[in-house]
Amino acid sequence: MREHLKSCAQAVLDGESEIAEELARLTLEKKMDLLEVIENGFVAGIREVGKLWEEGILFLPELVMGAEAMKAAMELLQPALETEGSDREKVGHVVIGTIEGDIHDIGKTLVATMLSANGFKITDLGADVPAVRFVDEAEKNDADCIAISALLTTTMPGQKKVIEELDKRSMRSRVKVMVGGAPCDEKWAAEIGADGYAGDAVAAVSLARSLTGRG
Ligand code: B1M
Repeated sequence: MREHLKSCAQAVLDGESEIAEELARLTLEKKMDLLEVIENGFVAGIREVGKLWEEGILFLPELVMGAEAMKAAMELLQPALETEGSDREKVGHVVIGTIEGDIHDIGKTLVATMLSANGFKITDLGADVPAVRFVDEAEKNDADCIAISALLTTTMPGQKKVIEELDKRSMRSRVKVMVGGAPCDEKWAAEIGADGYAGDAVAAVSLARSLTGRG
């Protein structure tokens, strides 16, 4: 398993989409622990890409290629994760997306998949989503919770705008708000008046359960 995890991380680091896909297929064939392969293999690889990019060792095209390799693998793994929760009774409805100005969607999609695998009904709005759209969709779907991802320090304030919009429409008391993404933390969640912060997809499931009172 250790070798497999290393190869998954390396495929992302090298921006090798075909190898990443092959490794994802092998993961499914051998019925390996999906979460472990995602978190300690592919995600570890993309985090290393980010670190090397920040240090000036990799350049933007390599960052893009790493992200593409990561997405190629996730496209194969996500349906397998999702089917785990498909026949369960839904435990709550979560509207999720990445906030306006931010196109990072890998982590958000992983959180959406994990929530779905754990019985939540999901409305995934994608990335670069205006604050008002989160609230429109929550209203339309009578959702229990809004989950907002932000990966850039410059887009984090958009999470606060969602809460302000909920307040404006007198919906705040019936819709819980959770925030996540690399630059967010508990302190930020408290500062903007969110109901909670989750650091990863597993924590997001526990938080959604406790916020919706369904677990
Ligand atoms: Co960008 N990028 N990027 N990038 N990128 C970061 C975020 C950065 C930290 C890299 C760095 O400097 N080390 C940096 C942000 C700096 C900052 O603001 N502090 C950065 C930058 C600057 C940029 C650009 C501005 C670069 C440029 O153009 N000059 C640009 C911005 C474009 C834009 O959005 N407007 C940009 C572009 C890109 C790519 C397009 C190349 C690509 C994104 C592809 C895609 O998503 N479709 C990309 C990538 C891949 C990254 C890094 C390397 C990896 C992000 C990722 O997918 N991680 C990232 C470095 C890093 O994060 N260390 C970086 C894997 C993913 C599984 O983890 O997203 O953290 P993560 O999600 C986790 C948790 O955070 C949590 O659970 C997830 C699963 O465990 N979580 C939630 C996430 N959302 C949640 C929501 C919840 C709960 C939990 O709901 C409540």
